[in-house]
Amino acid sequence: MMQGMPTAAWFAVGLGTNLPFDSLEGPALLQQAMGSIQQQSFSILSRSGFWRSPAWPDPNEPAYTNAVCVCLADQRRAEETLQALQQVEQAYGRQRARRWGARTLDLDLLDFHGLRVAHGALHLPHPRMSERAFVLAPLAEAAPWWRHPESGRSAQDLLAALGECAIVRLHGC
Ligand code: PH2
Ligand code: MG
Ligand code: MG
Repeated sequence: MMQGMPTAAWFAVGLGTNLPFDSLEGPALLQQAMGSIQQQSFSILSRSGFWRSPAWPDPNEPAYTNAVCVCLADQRRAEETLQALQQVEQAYGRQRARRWGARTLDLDLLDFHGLRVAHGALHLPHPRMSERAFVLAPLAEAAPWWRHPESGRSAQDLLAALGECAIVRLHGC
C-alpha cells in the first residue's frame, strides 16, 4: 500500500453506506463500489479499511460503514470526476430524498489534488471534512501524507482535535 504522496495528480473519495442495495451491505457494498470506481477507468492507489460509526446527525438512523480511497486523476477535470462518481452512486440505487438521510452509497470527492474551488455542486476541499471522524479516520489510514489544503493539518491531527469519537475500525473484512 502506498504510504508516500503520489507523484502524479490524485483525488481522495470518501465512501459511506447505511442501507443495503441488491443484497449487499456494509463493507461488501463499499468493496464492490471501489470496483465500480475502477470500472469508471480510475486506478485506486491506496484505500483504508472499513470503519463503523453511528449516523450523524440522527443516531436513530442505521449505523454507517465508511472508507476512503485515493485514486489517480486523469485528463478528466474535477467536475467530470465528480460526475463519474455520481454515476456510480446512481448504479447503487442512490436516492436524493433528504439531506443527511439514509443512503445505499455516498461517494464524496474530498480533495482533488489540493484544488480549492466552490462552484455549483463542486466544493473542494469537502467543506465539512475537518469535523467528521468518519472521514478523517479512514483518510489518515489511506493517505498519511495528506494535508488539508487550507489549514495544512494532517487527517490524524484534525482527528485528534475532535476528541473522543464513537467510531471503530472493522476487522476481518
Ligand atoms: N454521511 C452523511 C450523514 N451522516 N454519518 C456517518 N456516520 N457516516 C457518514 O458517511 C454520514 C453520516 C451524509 O453524507
Ligand atoms: Mg457524505
Ligand atoms: Mg455525498
